[in-house]
Amino acid sequence: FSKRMQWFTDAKYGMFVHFGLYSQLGGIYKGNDEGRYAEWIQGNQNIPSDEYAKLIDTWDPKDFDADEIVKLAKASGMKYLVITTKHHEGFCLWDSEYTDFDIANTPMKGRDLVQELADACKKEGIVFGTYYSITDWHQGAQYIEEGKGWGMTLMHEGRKQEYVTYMKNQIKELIEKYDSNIIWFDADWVDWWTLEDGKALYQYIRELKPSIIINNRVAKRKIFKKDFGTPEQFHLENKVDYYWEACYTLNDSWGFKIKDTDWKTPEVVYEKLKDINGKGGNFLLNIGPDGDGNVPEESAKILIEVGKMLAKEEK
Ligand code: JFZ
Repeated sequence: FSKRMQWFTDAKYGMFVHFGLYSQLGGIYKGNDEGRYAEWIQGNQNIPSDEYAKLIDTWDPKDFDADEIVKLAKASGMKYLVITTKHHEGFCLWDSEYTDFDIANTPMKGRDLVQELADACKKEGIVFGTYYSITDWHQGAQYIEEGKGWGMTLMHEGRKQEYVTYMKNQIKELIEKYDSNIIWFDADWVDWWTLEDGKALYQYIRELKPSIIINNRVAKRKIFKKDFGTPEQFHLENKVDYYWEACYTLNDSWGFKIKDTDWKTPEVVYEKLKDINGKGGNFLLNIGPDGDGNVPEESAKILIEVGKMLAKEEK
């Protein structure tokens, strides 16, 4: 039992938001719709980094409304929110001092979506958290080797320290500028990222903000279980002796995908939530707004329905 984890265990249900340059494409690039996960399109379709980076010139989600998204989370009974501040593509959804590949250099300049979401969460009493990918296809220290697949980036000789410093600086921004309460790491599976690296990063973050919680994807997740485990698209069958959170998406892709209409019903979502919570886990459920920043209508409908089912139960 840990006091630091109390709010998390009490929360039970949260919103995951996948949003990035890929959201503009909806899973289709130059007519090609290959690939299951729309946020992986650069890797799935082998789009060269400089070509992909041009998407920054058309990034302008003018309909993005943080208040509306946070209110939707609340209406569904969710108690926290995690936004992809930097997915594998490397684009930063906040104005970062450490890169130009960020929101400040898009047609949307002047707006900072991480700030808007953090503020909206504060206003509505929703705990604010940030997803951050260790794998980075843009920053430059990592590269892709033909045949190895985009998931398995390699580290350029002598550049690891530079990248670790980059991550530390950015995470410090997420904590100091936006007061993030969860650092939700991902893509720790690359060979160059060791258990020791993960443990050191974990320590660094806890020192910056002692109350923060960090998922096990900070370091070789099977061994290092702190602070909570993150099974994905499935969940544990039995109670375990560590905190855990299952993440699911409402259809089959995390990022917005035009052709993905495989929506779960509100009943299925509700059952999953009950089952997961009954086994001691949290449920982090994803939405992927489109390139204009709109939440797909279907997603919103399902979430509202689940919220109604939960409200009924409380009576
Ligand atoms: C990762 C990302 O690659 C994906 O785009 C999405 O953000 C998702 C939430 O996380 O994908 C994973 C991560 C872990 C597993 C599978 C896919 N896993 O543990 O089986």
